[in-house]
Amino acid sequence: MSDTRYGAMQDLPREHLLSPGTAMCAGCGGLQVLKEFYDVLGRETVFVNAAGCMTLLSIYPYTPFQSSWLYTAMASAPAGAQGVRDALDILLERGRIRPEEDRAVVVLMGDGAAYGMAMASTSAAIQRGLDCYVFVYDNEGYGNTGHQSSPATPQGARTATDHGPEGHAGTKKDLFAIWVAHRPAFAATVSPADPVDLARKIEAARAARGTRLFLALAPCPTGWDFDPRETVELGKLAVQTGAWPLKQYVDGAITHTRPPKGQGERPPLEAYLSRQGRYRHLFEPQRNERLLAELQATVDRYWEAVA
Ligand SMILES: Cc1ncc(C[n+]2csc(CCOP(=O)(O)OP(=O)(O)O)c2C)c(N)n1
Ligand code: SF4
Ligand SMILES: [Mg+2]
Repeated sequence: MSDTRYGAMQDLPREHLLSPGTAMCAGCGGLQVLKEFYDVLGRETVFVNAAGCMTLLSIYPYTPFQSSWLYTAMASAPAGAQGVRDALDILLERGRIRPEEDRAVVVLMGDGAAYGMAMASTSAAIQRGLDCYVFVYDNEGYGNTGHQSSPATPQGARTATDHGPEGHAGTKKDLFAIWVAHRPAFAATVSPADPVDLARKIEAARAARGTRLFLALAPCPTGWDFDPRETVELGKLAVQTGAWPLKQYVDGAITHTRPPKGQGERPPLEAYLSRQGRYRHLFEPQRNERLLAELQATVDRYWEAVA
């Protein structure tokens, strides 16, 4: 494996880093938002990755990052990050590395890990005040293994394990609220379609010390069944329809950074749903008016409550 495309990527200029074309699907929204995050956060980072699609970014001993990479089981990326942070702190304390050689530690995990298997290790890490970023790309399913349902799968969506006439019967877990209940150093939701909002949130998070969440919507052409050219459009529609609220938690207060227009003025939720094959059964062969109204009402209730 001396001269593979992965090895060759080590020498590419920074603007070519993390370009889609490794082992990832074309149009991967998770990869897009990770690239934006890495561009702003900087290359002095150690990634601790829980098993999932992003694991395919690294093929030992290469990664497309200019920094280090540690791979863990799905449940234990925050615990791995604790070990890395502790090691860096010991090296700093003993003068073995200079402060400018310190690294930001980033937990990189999908929704299956973050909303489910890694919940206990994440909760404990926030409680200990582990100084790290937790970057979650939420493609709303177990993407890497064929898009089975996860605790982040929204009601009505079809997945490899929910293929009945009404799709997924459960509701999406509210990970942001679970984090806020822990009173973390920082928490934010972000979208691949809004790099300016993302960059501002990274700047706000830099000022904090402790466990910091970046929860990214990750439109997934393969699992959601849409044209890979529409990734950014779907990211925009998710925010404009109110389905994916962009918000942040800083110093005990939640603010919405890009609230959609008011009810009746914003595009209906179906403008977002109808672009994705995972919701096709809501529109064909006939419209499921009851379920569409129920899903719309859930979005409207959210925005009424925060108004
Ligand atoms: C304990 C455990 N169960 C199952 C798996 C198999 N597995 C590998 S990746 C994956 C899906 C992970 O889903 P998510 O965290 O959402 O990441 P994504 O694949 O969507 O990127 C699963 C189930 C595993 N690695 N470990
Ligand atoms: S399955 Fe989805 S999340 Fe995974 S690499 Fe493909 S587009 Fe990205
Ligand atoms: Mg996932």
